[in-house]
Amino acid sequence: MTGGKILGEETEHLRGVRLLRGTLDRAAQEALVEAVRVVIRSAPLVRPVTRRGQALSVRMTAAGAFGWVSDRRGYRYEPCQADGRPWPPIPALARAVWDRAVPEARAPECCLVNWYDASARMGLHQDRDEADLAQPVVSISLGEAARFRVGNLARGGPTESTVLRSGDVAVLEGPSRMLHHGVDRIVPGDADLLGVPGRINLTLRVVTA
Ligand code: MD3
Ligand code: FE
Repeated sequence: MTGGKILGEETEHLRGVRLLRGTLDRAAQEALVEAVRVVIRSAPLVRPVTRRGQALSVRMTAAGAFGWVSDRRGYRYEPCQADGRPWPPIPALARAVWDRAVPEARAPECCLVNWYDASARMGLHQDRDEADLAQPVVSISLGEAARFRVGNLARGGPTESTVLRSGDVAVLEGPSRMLHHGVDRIVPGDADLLGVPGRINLTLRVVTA
């Protein structure tokens, strides 16, 4: 970790999702992007396919004891990559954000890396592949901004959206943990942090019971 601060953040809420705006300063964002590049060196990004063979538009990899994968066998957490290698360790700075955001939670077991190119998106879904759904999820945004959408516990109904910017952290906990959510699109703007257009989202999760 080369410098950078986890700031005392501004907190707002969107349907119970806790939004910590500007948690990472620029130096911390740069350090975390570098740590993500290290992760990608030993766990390359892939475009997962669904059970039906449809490729997701987001490229993914992971760090930690488990990685989330999707292929023709479905969605699940795996302790190793497809080639049998373990996932690399969770970047220390991502772990520090988790400890600051959710000090009462268990240790994170997965840091999912979602890499959005300019046209990537993620449809409304729930995160329900974890065994202990009482544990929170912490999301860190890096790079270009994204229009993030939050719906309801059940499918359908009205939704609300907000823009997540580089350095913002979202905490999904309590009743908000099971809300439908997704990413409508990347908001083109500052492509400076990554050096290319696009966005990285890190989600930290507890996977086991
Ligand atoms: C709201 N990722 O990987 S992170 C995912 O920006 C995912 O890449 C999005 O949804 C992204 O599953 C959003 C923020 C997030 C994560 C979990 C949530 C928001 C959530 C669970 C409930 C409600
Ligand atoms: Fe999700």
